[in-house]
Amino acid sequence: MSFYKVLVINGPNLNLLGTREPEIYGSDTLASLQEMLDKKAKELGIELIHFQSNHEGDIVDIIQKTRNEVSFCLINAGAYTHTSVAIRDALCGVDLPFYEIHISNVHKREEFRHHSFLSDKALGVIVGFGVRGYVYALENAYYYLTNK
Ligand code: CA2
Repeated sequence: MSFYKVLVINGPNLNLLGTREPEIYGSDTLASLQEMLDKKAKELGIELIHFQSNHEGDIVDIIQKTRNEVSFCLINAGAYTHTSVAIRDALCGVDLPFYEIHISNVHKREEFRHHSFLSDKALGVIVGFGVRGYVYALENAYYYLTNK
């Protein structure tokens, strides 16, 4: 039985995972990442809603639409991390606790990737641990939800 629902959002271009730039993003695909998370979620008794979009407004919409059913969000907003006040406002507007995730270590990369519109509102930020960062984030979301 699932006690908690967690929304997992992957932003623009993350549908390309595993097809290009393996030296930066590894060789897992989005489907294998989602499978890995589903397996961990099952162990924890969590239900996941997976959502990937290349469109900013669609990401705002899913945050609003699921506001009454999810308890937590894991978000890799991709490039929107560095540009989107709208996604920040949506997460804050529905008062959804979230972890921000990045597969690569954004601080080792171009300067424009060093700023995030989400980090100061996130409960935690995980960068540079590859796709395993999502699994770590899910375990910690469970810890947060069961200890708050
Ligand atoms: O490191 C991350 O997870 C990022 O959020 C990924 C974004 C990037 O804009 C952020 O600065 C950091 C880009 C996602 C692109 O993903 C691809 C994966 C494979 C092949 C091509 C793109």
